[in-house]
Amino acid sequence: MKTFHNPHHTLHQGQQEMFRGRLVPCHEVPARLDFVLTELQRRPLGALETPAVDDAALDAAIARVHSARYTQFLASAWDEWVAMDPANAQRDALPSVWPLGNRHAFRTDALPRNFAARLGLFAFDSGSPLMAGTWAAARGGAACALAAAHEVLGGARSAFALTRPPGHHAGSDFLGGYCFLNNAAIAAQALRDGGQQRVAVLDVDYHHGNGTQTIFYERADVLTVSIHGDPATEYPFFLGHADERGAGAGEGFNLNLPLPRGTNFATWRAALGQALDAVTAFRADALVVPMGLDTFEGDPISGFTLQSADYFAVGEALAGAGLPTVFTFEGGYAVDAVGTNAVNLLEGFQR
Ligand code: SP5
Ligand code: ZN
Repeated sequence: MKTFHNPHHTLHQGQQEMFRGRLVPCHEVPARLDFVLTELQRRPLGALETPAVDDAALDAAIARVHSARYTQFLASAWDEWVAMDPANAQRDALPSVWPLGNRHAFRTDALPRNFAARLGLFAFDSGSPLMAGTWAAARGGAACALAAAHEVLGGARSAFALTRPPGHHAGSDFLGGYCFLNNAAIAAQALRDGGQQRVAVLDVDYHHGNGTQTIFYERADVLTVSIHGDPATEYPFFLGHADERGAGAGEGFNLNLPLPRGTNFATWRAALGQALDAVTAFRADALVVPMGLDTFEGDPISGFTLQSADYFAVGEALAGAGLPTVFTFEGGYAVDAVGTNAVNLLEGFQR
């Protein structure tokens, strides 16, 4: 399979994230992608390319998933942050005030003029620093996702969008969980727009794909399935429960398979079987896999116990769906193992 990697990813390089009242070094670092790239050079799966996508097509693909007011915010956020105080140029932007939009306590339709207020409006956590190159890096990632979707639409069995920052926590108008643009959703929508009638998204990251779920929640043409740490104890906490099944026309087209912290591969693999059964029952024409490697035992912020060798079996099981498949690179913070684990999964898929 071809890999489309993001040449702009190092422009996004956060200093610190807020965790339990302290600023701690970011887990989502550029070395993550470099380790995967190095492993792909050692164990090639196919061509390694940077995406060749024209700007207008990219903007259109992003606009199919994200709201205009959100992308306009992202595009100008850094300049506005620095305009607030020139000293801000030395530090990342992190939100510190939120409107609690889901409780109808505050208005979220009126756009505040104050930048810090707008950052809070469009973010759901204080762990996702935004800096000068965030927009360019995120856009470069969306280009990878679009190129991977086009590759599959052109008849390829699979393609890999190797990019960071990751995407599956980003909604149509919010960032969070280190994510800004939802690469997997952009790929899924591009597959739909390219003529695939039914697209399934099967998210294997440790964390629930809340952004992707929200984007497609009321639609029957995109099935979203996620296997993840139980939100009762695990990030992102406020979504990802088993009783979230979709709404309106999308009722029955979302499946969450939460598993307790400490879950081993045998139990995780059984959930993957259930997830794949749902994809088959849906009669999907194409599959998107937001590929997080933070299910790994050595992951510093997660709680499952998968071993490096298990990822071959994950890839083989995903291949068993027999569908054209786009992979997007999501979490995985055991940095020196993330290359091995990612390529094991993809190699297992190609066996
Ligand atoms: C894409 C993705 O995997 N996003 C995950 C975002 C998780 N953010 C919250 C992480 C909590 C950090 N815990 C720090 C533990 C310090 N030892
Ligand atoms: Zn994750």
